[in-house]
Amino acid sequence: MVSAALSWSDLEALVEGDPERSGSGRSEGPCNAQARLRLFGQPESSVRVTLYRDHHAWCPYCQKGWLWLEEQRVPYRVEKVTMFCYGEKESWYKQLVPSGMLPALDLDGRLVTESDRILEELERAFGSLGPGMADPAVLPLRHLERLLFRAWCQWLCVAHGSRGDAQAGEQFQQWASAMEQALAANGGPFLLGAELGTADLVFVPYVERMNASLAYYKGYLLRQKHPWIDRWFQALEQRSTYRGTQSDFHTHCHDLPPQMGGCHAKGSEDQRRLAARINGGPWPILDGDQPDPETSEPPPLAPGEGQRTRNPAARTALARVLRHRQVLLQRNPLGAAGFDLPLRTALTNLINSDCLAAPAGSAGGLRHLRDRISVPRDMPLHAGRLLRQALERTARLDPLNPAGQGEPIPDRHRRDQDPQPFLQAIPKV
Ligand SMILES: N[C@@H](CCC(=O)N[C@@H](CS)C(=O)NCC(=O)O)C(=O)O
Repeated sequence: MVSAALSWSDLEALVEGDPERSGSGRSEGPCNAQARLRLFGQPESSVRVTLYRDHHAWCPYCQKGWLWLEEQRVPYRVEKVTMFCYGEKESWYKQLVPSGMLPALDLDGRLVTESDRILEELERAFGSLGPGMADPAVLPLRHLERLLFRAWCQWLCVAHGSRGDAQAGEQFQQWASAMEQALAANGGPFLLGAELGTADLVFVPYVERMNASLAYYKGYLLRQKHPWIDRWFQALEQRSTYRGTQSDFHTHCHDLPPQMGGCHAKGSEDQRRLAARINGGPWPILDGDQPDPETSEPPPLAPGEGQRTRNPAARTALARVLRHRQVLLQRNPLGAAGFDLPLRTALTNLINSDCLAAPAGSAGGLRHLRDRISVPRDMPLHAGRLLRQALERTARLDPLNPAGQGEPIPDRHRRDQDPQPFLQAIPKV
């Protein structure tokens, strides 16, 4: 236990030499959103592929190709581009792809766009991941994924009365049950049996977004309602490839509305309760010994259980905040000087599982940051959750205004998440 917030140099010392602190991402080791080069033990001269994807590591169509490269261990470079709703699209990218759409792939000097074509070209060049995109077993599954996607959009993004909402929900559940039947037909945990394949990668991005958004906007817990889909997620979460690309409920629920042209909340008590928990914790969002609907990975250490400094997820969160400390301080509504002590207090609580109180009047500034952690752009799911928890725990102890909130999260754009100011702290490779 410490009785005062640690200084910046004390905090820096806790992550000295930690690769997470340098910000370069790892060209070797587990999949991570920061890396600009992935080698899988091969020399840099062997790289034939550049993946153009978004800075936020959020674009669902990019996630498919990204996961494919990681699963197949094909060396690749990453060039990151800003999506329209977060900021200005880079002019060099508009010259390359005039529509500005992501993803794009450079394969042996040839540019490929459209995520499905990207997978097809990758299969041609490097071999397929299980049955490929044109396999007779995969084609109907690709079709099913689009039907499920459409039913989700109908439910989430169209304004219904309560009867229409129930009907759209039933439609969605029918297609989710069809996915379950497809999983059951081959015994699971993956769509074509025991091995993960291309068909699974086609489903991953949107089923992940369905799981998050339906909990938040409809109070619907996909994994609880559909045990085969839950087993599928559990099997995915065993893989470091998937975990490196996985986002969290909070990020998805607030990044989807500008992308989808709005999301409609059901307004029921269940829905509002879950939405409040996703926004403000405590996380996981269900009480007691109910399984965590967000992730099946074991939960991180509880406060008081051992030393937080030994918890790698907390260290990752600390390292990532320290890397961007100057920009985070400048951009906070409390201003750099006003946010310095509150942020150090929350980071001390993160590392030591202490309960130091927030300085008076700082809860809003702490929650402002809590709401702007982007997973996996900034850090993986469990690190993000610990950091959100530490910021929230600290804010609640604000003696002046414990309910203080940050600036509202915009829902027509996410310019508050513009990556540009943070890029100087990230080395090119
Ligand atoms: N059919 C395309 C769709 C790609 C797409 O919709 N990409 C979105 C991001 S999810 C995009 O780049 N939008 C432009 C932007 O947001 O900047 C594909 O499969 O690749």
